[in-house]
Amino acid sequence: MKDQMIHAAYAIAKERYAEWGVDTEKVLDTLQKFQLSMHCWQADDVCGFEPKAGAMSGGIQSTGNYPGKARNIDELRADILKAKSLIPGNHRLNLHEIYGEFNGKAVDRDQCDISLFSGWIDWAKEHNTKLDFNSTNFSHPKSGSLTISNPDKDIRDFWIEHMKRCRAIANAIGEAQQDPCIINLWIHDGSKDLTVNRLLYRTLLKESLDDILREKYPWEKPCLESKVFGIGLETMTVGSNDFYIAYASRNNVMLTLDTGHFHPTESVADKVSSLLLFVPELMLHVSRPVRWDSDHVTIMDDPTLELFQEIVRADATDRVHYGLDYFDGSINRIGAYVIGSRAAQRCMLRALLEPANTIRTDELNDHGFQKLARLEEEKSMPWQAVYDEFCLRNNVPVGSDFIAEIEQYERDVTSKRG
Ligand code: RNT
Ligand code: ZN
Repeated sequence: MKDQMIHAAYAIAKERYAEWGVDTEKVLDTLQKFQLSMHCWQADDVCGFEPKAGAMSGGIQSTGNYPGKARNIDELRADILKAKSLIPGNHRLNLHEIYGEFNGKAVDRDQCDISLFSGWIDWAKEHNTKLDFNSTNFSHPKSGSLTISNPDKDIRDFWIEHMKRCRAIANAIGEAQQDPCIINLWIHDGSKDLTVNRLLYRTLLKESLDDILREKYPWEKPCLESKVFGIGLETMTVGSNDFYIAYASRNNVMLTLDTGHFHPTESVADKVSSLLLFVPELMLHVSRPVRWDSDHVTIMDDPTLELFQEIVRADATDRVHYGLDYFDGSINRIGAYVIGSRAAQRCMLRALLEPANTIRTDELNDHGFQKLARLEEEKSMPWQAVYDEFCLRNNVPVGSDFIAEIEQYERDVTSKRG
């Protein structure tokens, strides 16, 4: 597409939006500052770099065997940089503990420390990228069905130690980058079959979390992620939505909303305005659940758009952190990053382009027809022209031009991986 065409389309869009009372230049400024936290684990199907990595466990699964997944840290970094070069704006990177620089050395989960991540800190600095972090309770011989809610004290203590160390790592990362590092704590603990010890497991989860979260750090922010069920853990999840809402609001801790972790007809968007009255901030794991927590690549579907609209309508853009969380091994993995990141960003753009004040006033004045009409019109407003302009100003491919670049990278790089 010719630059002139893009600018011309944007000029018309700008006028259309001005008629709505929306200043597209202001929106573009806001979008420029909007940062996703890109998950590192799309590049290699959540395998990580522990020297003796075993099969994936802990209720999650990546399906598909598309060739070219990253086999080591250099390939992963190259893939992420390639993806970032095709996504406008500057985005954070979200690491899991198993993505440390092990260099072939076995460091068990209860022994991890910042030395595994100093290379990442340097890399991130070099590429002007802020890091977020995650403890990794899954895919380990001691993961089983229960980690920090395990009645076996040795196993419980092993994972408590891991999670405490992960918080210290996150704090060191945060301090090094002079920007708080968000650390997500997802604990898969649950039961495949009927259980008569729900209270016991939940009591242990509460006590373990109290212990893990006791220390206060200046440069890290922990957040807690609930789930409906995991594969092989279908009957009960210890860290349910109720558990974490109660825990987070009582203890003033951030909550993570993974869009795949609720019942299929439940609206995650609807939760934002309630939760933000009671918890300090939210972390998102934007995913696309197809029938279950399937972790399909994020697209601009109605639930995702509504989620971003609700955040903007609640004036909460600064109280939310925008993590992505999907892992599709069935298509080009760099393409998956780009599609999902651009989709989330476009949802944010559309939310920001809404003539919020006008529609709010409509509703408060009981002008239901006008409100509905404007919400319908929004759907066909020329937001795409604004996004194209944004891409152009950020020097990244406009429209579907990124497809050819990913095909080229596949020919030159990923297809050559064994
Ligand atoms: C799993 C959770 C969790 C993981 C990542 C890898 O259901 O969503 O967030 O996807 O930590
Ligand atoms: Zn998640």
